[in-house]
Amino acid sequence: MKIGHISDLHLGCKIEKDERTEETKEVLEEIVKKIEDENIKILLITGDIFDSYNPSNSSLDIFYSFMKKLANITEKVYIIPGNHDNSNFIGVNRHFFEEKGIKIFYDINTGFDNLTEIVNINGKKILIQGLPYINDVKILYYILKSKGDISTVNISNYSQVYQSIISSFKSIAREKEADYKILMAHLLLEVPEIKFTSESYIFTVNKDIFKDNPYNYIALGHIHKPLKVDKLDNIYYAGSILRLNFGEKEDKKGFYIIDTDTNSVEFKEVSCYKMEEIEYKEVIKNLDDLKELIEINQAKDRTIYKFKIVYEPPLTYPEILKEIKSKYRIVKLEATLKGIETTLKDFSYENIDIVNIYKSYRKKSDDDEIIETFKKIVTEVKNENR
Ligand SMILES: [Mn+2]
Repeated sequence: MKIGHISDLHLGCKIEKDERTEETKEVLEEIVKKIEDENIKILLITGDIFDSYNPSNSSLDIFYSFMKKLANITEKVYIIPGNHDNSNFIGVNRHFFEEKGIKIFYDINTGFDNLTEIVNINGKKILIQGLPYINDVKILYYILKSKGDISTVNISNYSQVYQSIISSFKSIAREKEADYKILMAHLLLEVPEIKFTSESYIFTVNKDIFKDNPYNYIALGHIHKPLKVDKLDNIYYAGSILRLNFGEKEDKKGFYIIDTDTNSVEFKEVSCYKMEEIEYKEVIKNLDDLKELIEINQAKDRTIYKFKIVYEPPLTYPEILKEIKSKYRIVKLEATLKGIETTLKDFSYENIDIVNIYKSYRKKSDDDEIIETFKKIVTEVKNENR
């Protein structure tokens, strides 16, 4: 029997101010077709369904239409929310979804039993557990609920909370009898393949929590590049279905298909839009210059362009964007005003004369009283920060 694993749909994601509706629809259509062709019975969706906490109407429309199709072609769909999702919102229609065979594990605080399901398909028992993304508030609530008093809990980091939660999942999974066991989660594993910034590092989870796990497959979401994390443990990031930013330009996008009979996993690529960067070295002085430059390249179909431009006034950013968009449909614009780039390099808050900036902002440097008052406030604030 075949199980699909997709992740990080980011429905409603934008390039500049435009939602990528058309591309998303095309890719989801391709996924639906592949699910049908491959006769996939169960589909796992591991979070970041929407790009935004408040999904737009068009992304909601895409979501419900996708769910309707999945309900018709699969036996079961399992969903967990990711860090981009409003989990309460994702869970609010769960009763209706459940009637159609779509199960949403939406909140850690519903308890482990409600986050575990065994489904019987073609005489095979499949155990599915879903760990929804846990934000700070949910973590606090979880600790309070399980331990009663937060002051008695010694939790020094995020990874420890996950350790406790995952070990509860693991012991439940061990107790239950099933032919195939799956855990779904949306989290950032500390893996050598991913470089962390100090900020994101706080939210990493140590890979060791999955040591000696009872699962045949661990379906993860969060990292946008498809990734098999560990050769021994069957941990997979399905990656996103679109190239969400230019850092993902070279990524392959798609989803995994798991065959429970042969215990094999295969990556199916989808044809999302390509990304290309175009940089103009010379400073653009007027619209005619820009028009000429734009004509040099052929605008390809199903391609998202990023333009890097340096320009001079009186040309404005909206004018440039409008001109480029007349030829290239999906565009990200990085336009810098000439001269700004060098100023920014030497930029330091320490060296700013804030009073002079204020004077030029007021354009009336002779208004001494106001300037003096402003100076006083600046001095006070500076002293306070020491
Ligand atoms: Mn994501």
